[in-house]
Amino acid sequence: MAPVTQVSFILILILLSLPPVSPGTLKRRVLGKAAKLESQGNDCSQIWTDNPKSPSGVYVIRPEGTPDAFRAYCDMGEDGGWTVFQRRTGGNGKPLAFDRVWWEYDYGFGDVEGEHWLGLSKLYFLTHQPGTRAQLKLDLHNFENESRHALYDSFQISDKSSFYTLKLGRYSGNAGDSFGGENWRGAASQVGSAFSTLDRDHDSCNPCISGDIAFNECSQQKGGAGWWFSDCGVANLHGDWHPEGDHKIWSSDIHWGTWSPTESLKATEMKVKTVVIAATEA
Ligand SMILES: [Ca+2]
Repeated sequence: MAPVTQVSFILILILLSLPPVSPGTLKRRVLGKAAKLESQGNDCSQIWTDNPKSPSGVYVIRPEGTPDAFRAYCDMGEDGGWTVFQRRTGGNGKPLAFDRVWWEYDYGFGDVEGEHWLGLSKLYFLTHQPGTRAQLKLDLHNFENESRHALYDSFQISDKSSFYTLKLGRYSGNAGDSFGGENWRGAASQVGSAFSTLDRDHDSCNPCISGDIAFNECSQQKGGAGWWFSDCGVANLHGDWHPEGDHKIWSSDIHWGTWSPTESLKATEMKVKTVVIAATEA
């Protein structure tokens, strides 16, 4: 046998020994490649800084250190550049459920154009970009069509191994500092609390007493919410969404206790903005 024929013969033997590739596998491989998202910037703040005329909407971002780019809603008003990581609106009568387990809060759920939670794993990278300081803003709306906000001038969550512990800077705004507790009825601050879900209890109730009820897990008491519960604290934007008329006197509702202690909120947004750190601050 000539050398060329020998090589061809060996190649045919190798090809025959490979496992068959089904059309479905081929299709998945092609789709997998096509679905790879092209990033438009590190986050909404960078996109807005580069072009302040960028409209609000969905963009593909990739914060430094993130393994893959992902879609996020950018709030690009006059004070733009906010990456929205939570939105609740009641979903036109079909509210998105927020009683979810750890991996769902870690990965994210919902639709970034509507109700959603972007995911702790993404929020970690959004708040840990080198050379920047992240800020947090909460926009809150009640059933009387009033709106208020809370702003924190620095915001970080720790990594997954320490359960995404909440770190916040100075508060300003007109909704009150519910994260900080403001000594509200003796409630403890949620700053410094790890994130808890229905299946992961990292709160400080071991147990907590409320009236004649003793309980160990705030998430179970508060609508199955994933949140930075302390004892449990007075903020919980992940409780049950209630329609108008059924929105009063629930302890498991959507609440920001320093503004609306007894009425569930109608709509909320949580968003993060990064600002470049001045040389003196670094
Ligand atoms: Ca506990």
